[in-house]
Amino acid sequence: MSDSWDSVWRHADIATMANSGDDGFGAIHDGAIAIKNGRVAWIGPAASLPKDGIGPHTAVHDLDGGWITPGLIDCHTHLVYGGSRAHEFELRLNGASYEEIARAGGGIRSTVTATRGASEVELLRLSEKRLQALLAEGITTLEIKSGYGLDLENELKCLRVARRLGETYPVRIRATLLAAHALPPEYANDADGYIDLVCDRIIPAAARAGLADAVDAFCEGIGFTPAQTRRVFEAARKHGLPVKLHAEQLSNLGGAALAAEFGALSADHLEYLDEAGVMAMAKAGTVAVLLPGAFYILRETRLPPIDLLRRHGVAMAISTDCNPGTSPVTSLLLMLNMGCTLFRLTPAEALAGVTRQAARALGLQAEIGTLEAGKTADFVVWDIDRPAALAYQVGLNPIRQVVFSGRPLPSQTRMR
Ligand code: DI6
Ligand code: FE
Repeated sequence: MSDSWDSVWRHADIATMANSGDDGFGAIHDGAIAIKNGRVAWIGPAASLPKDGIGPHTAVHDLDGGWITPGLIDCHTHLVYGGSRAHEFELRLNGASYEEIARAGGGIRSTVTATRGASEVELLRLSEKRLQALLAEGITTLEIKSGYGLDLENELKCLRVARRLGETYPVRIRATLLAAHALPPEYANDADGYIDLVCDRIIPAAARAGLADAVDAFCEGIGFTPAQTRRVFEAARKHGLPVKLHAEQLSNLGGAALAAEFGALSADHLEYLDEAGVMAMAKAGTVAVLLPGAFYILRETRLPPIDLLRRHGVAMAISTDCNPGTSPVTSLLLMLNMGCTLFRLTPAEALAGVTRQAARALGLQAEIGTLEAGKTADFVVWDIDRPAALAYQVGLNPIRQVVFSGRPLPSQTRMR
């Protein structure tokens, strides 16, 4: 076997997002990345690239400018679902309230009905449209939650679709079981009974089948109580699965502190988070996942406590929250922009939020999220003059090339 590299990409600026330095981007100007066996073998200034790594079979790509970033990571999505809620969007804009729509069988319930009614193949077809939109923007890792099946069979069906997407497309998928998302109609008025089902049957079955990488819940007045969430977390722990939580989105129930108590990878949304919750997250190393798309669609006015999160050193990730109700969004670049304009993140914080910090929110920081020797070679080449341009432009996709696990993807379809 030859010792030379498989490929070299050089003469672009690189935002490594590692040890971010003064500029927040960990920039290397006129850099080079050498790849061996799908991993970064060497990274640094092109002028220092060791010559002896380039052999007769090394593919050398001279980029002539542009910027390289780590592959983007969308760490919180509900991408797999059936149906559409465009009609409800229209009803709301014609004066109907969310509650009226829900009482008429709409809201999450309508997505559950459509998801249960769709076959696995149909769900795959519907979901891959959304996935393709994300991939076109340089997403190389994506988290997908279940949560619109709400029974054993349909939750597992959605997780299988998530796995299938990862086998079919050049993207790393992490699947999260979110059976405790909403109360299914057959358990109306029996939330504890439904939590029994989640803890005693759904979590064990998903764990046994290897279909879930984590467990999530919706801790909220319209979701589940902290006591019910605790039971879900205990069941997850029993089955060796890390936890995440939809917390403090519409009110403050102390969900983030509860998540931190269980060493959660992340607590997500967080508009109503208080300082005690921030401190608990800081202590546990729980990442704050900010979801500006849901904030925007709901026309929320209360901002997540960004300054407190900064002050206590809590890592902040950004994600689409792609879902049919509160964030029908398939653009992570738009979320970068909204993270800056709505939440006042700096462009460096926003880019870290979809790379280094998003990797942490998935427990994948040893593998991805920054460009460093030894890590998986997932990266994107962009036609931009500085990294802030990714957050600045709206609607223009400046992507030039995606490299996934060391492999350059065809530019048009980015399909396997
Ligand atoms: N929080 C949300 O905003 C969504 N789920 C959640 O836990 C709502 C999902 C929907 O309306 O379909
Ligand atoms: Fe969500």
